[in-house]
Parts: sequence; C-alpha cells; structure tokens
Amino acid sequence: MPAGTTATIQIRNDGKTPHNMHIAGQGGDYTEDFCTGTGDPCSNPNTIRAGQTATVAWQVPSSAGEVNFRCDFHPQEMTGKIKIQ
Ligand SMILES: [Cu+2]
Repeated sequence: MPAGTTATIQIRNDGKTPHNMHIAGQGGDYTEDFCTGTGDPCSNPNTIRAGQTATVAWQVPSSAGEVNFRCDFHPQEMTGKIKIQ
C-alpha cells in the first residue's frame, strides 16, 4: 500500500464460516479484541458472513513499514501483514 493514502480494501467471503478483517491501530497494537468499526480499522460489516462482501476504508500510515491484520474469528490462523511503502 502506498503510504499516506486512503485505501479501500474489498473482501468477499467465499468460505462457509464468518470472518472479518481487523487492522491494527496506531502504534501497531489491536485496541479491541473484536473490532467494532469505531476503534481500529475494520471491515464493514464487521462480521462478513458466507457469500457476503465487505469493504475496509483505511487511512494508510504515512511512514513505511508493516501493519498487522487478522480475522477476529480466527485470530491464530488468519493473520497477515500489510506492507506500507
Ligand atoms: Cu476468519
């Protein structure tokens, strides 16, 4: 992702169970156990059911680095890092 931009991430749940996308907030920490859309950047809707689509509107940090994200339903298995450059 380009630093300092506003990103719109589009997601579709092709699986059978609910998922979401929860991006770590400022400082790299998750400030919520389950994102609500009022704290950390979160998919809208914050529960993406099977077959549903969602978007994440995200203000990308202005400095290069990596930002963690996860699915709150599967926080051990479904994690990743978004590269900012
Ligand atoms: Cu999941």
